[in-house]
Amino acid sequence: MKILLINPPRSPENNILKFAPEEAKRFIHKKLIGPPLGLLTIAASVKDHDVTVFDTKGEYDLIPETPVLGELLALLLEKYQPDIVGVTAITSEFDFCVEICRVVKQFNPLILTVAGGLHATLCPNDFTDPAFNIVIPGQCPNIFREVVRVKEAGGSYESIPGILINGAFGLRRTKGNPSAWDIAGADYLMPDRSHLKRWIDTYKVGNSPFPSTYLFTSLGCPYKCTFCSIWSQFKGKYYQRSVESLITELKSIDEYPVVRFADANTVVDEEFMLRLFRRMEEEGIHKTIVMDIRADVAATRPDIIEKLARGGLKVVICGFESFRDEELKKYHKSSPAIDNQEAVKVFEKNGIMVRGNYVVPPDYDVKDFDALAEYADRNRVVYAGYTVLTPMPGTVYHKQVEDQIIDRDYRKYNFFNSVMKTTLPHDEFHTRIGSLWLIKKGTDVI
Ligand code: B12
Ligand code: SF4
Repeated sequence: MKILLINPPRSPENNILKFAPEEAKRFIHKKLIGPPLGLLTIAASVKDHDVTVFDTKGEYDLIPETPVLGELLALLLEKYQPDIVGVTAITSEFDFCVEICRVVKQFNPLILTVAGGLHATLCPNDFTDPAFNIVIPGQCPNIFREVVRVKEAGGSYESIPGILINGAFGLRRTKGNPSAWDIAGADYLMPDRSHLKRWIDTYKVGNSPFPSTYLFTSLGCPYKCTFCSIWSQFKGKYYQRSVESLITELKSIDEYPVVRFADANTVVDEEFMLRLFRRMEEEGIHKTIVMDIRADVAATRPDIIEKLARGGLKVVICGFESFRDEELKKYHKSSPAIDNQEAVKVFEKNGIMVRGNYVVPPDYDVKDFDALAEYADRNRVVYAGYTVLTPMPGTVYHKQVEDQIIDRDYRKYNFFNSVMKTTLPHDEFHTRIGSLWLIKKGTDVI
């Protein structure tokens, strides 16, 4: 079978950037850079077939004058003549997945279109557009493999448990439960990064002259922050990989000196992380490492941060979320604001660059903005991000505020646009968030 797996482009919607003061614009995230690990894992699951992964984000970064999506796809379809097209979707990129599958169907209605990924897991019932044939929620390389087998054999997809078939009567879930698949353990499939050769020079972050990649040491998160999609995606479960499988993967990615651990929350089992770093040292693996670490971990276990720093940890992304305990409690963050201040000190003492992120709720008025600015100024980090508290579909927060949502345009669900009514006028709210991006110190270390 010829399988074409397409990573959709980024949503262009960014009201923080649009309304920010000119001097802040250069600091505001315009794009995040990284490999589509989900699609690479799916590619690895069907490697006996003729598989192509196409990263449209990488393509637009490599050649900005690449034609618009429809034209690009027409060229791709002509070139690869696929039997199956797979797309991956986060919420803000869902519309592009619809567009991709529509173009595929116009090109050849017999091509099977399959959707998966985070949005397919949290909101499978959104995939009603007739251009989608099959939706596979969850961590599903084994199920995708089965879909490919059935397509090749000309059988019925009804025999595959755990998928949604989009037919004449709409979306219908097949009967039964899929067989167990130990995604981070015995069944772990190493993402096949060889598919990304064309775009490797675009995977550079900050001032680094070297390409970076993502690699996950765990999936899911044991915490339950109300606004977060990740624990919902994994139904509150947390899956840890083995140290030795990580060593094997780290040894296989020599071309990537910078490695970002893609975990939701990297240091959950402290001893595991220390074992991994000890083994990296034994094996002579020297990488510049980027991780997401909760403030409470750094505040309570500075000894661990010191050891990780000695082993190559250079950048930490830390979700500060708020400077107010009552807000942190409301979000179920399970970590008080004081931990943010402590964590910054611990990271800085160890020469680690902190990228702290605050989320701004839509009901902030001038006084709230001033108080946040004052706090962020007192606790400056090298790079701070300020985004909008967004009710991502499928989260607890979405359920809590569903009736207050005024904008259902999924392209805006990327943390850079308020989709709820704001207390301040809409444009001023985004301008004020934009201004906050000026509160930071120093420059990137990588
Ligand atoms: C790597 C990553 C990226 C990468 C690559 C994404 C890509 N596709 O290009 C980059 C860096 C580009 C990225 C960008 C963004 N990201 Co991101 N990203 C992640 C991260 C850290 C890891 C995801 C991952 O690789 N998981 C591991 C893989 C193996 O799991 P998976 O993707 O779920 O794939 C499995 C299944 O879902 C399924 N599957 C996946 N795809 C497909 C396709 C088919 C056909 C099938 C059958 C199955 C299938 O099979 C896979 C294997 O089991 C997550 C946070 C996290 N820790 O989960 C955020 C996350 C997914 N990102 C998020 C967001 C919001 C963004 C941005 C919009 C952020 C921003 N404001 O800019 C941007 C989008 C683009 C931009 N503006 O630059 C949110 C999504 C929330 C939501 N509900 O939509 C997350 C959850 C982070 C968060 N804090 O909430 N991201
Ligand atoms: S915000 Fe971070 S700590 Fe909270 S549930 Fe999500 S990944 Fe876990």
